[in-house]
Amino acid sequence: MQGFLFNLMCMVILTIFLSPIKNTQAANFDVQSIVSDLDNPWSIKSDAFGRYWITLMSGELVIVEQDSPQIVPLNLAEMYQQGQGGLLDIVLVEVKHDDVQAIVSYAQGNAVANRLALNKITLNKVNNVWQITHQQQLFSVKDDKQTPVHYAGRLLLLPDDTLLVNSGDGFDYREDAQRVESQLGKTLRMTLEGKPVADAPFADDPYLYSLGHRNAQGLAVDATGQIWQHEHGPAGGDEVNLLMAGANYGWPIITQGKDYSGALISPIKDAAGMISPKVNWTPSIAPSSMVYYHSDVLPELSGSLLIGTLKTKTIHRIDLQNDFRETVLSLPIKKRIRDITVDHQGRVLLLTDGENAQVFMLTQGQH
Ligand SMILES: [Ca+2]
Repeated sequence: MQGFLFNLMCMVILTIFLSPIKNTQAANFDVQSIVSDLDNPWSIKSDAFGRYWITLMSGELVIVEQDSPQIVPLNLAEMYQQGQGGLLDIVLVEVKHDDVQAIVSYAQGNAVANRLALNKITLNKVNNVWQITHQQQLFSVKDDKQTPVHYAGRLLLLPDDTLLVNSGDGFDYREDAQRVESQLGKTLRMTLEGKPVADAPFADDPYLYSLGHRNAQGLAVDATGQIWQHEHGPAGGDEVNLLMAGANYGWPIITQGKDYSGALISPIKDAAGMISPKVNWTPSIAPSSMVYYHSDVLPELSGSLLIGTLKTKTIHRIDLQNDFRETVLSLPIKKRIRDITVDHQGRVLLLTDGENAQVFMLTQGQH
């Protein structure tokens, strides 16, 4: 019996030492406030003229030019502002000094039938005032839902001039994430005109790029052209995935997360034909946004994914050149991060969440 207990103890000790060690370090950074008084923003982009384009969930665009903000209402037809719905992401398609084309994502519809939709907008600056000169709907997710949550909504322009769109599972519709008949819980790909692409991986629906996603709010392409995605798990099971055309990322069949009630969603963590995440967070960090950072401005962060979070209220850096080693940035602010972007000079900008939100520039801290 004593021998058995000794063996058991050795096994426990060995297991502890052999468990994968999350190589988490902290690094000190500073921040500088550059825009303030934003009401529930969702997304920020920067352009080559040094301007910032910030969406507000209320349906307005804030254009910050030479420190002076201008608010432009987008007047999105049928926009549904409820729960996590409203105006969401923006990507800049073509940027000239006085003429900009952008694509925005937003929640459209009403309480009993709503969906993620995309519009293309053309803005012109006349007498120093930005105005919308053209607007057209490009696309809407074909499946209506009755929940005001889990739109996902993140957009990414790919180097081949196609658009990736994260479409959420709508929370109550998670089984649809595995069904090719539904556009919920998917990554979608389309042309900049909102049309299907020629080399689509799924014959059933040419808009589908990958399956089995929950609520994905991070998309980034790295220097080698690999596409990275992150998604919110339920209680635990937040993921970073290497996105590949035609692949199945498992939700809700495989997940390391639990239901908010504490119940297991699935006992399975791996399954044939389903791709496991490259990084998993249990408990959740609530990843909201991601950029691939490659610049000399903050050299110790170069070559990595920078992920903003709502729960840990900081930036998590995943080093793509060092086996996904994680560094959690230590910031002088403790605020929910809604979005992260890199400006034309290689500086990292953080957009905070909620009322009286701000844009902060990340700067090197004192070590
Ligand atoms: Ca997954």
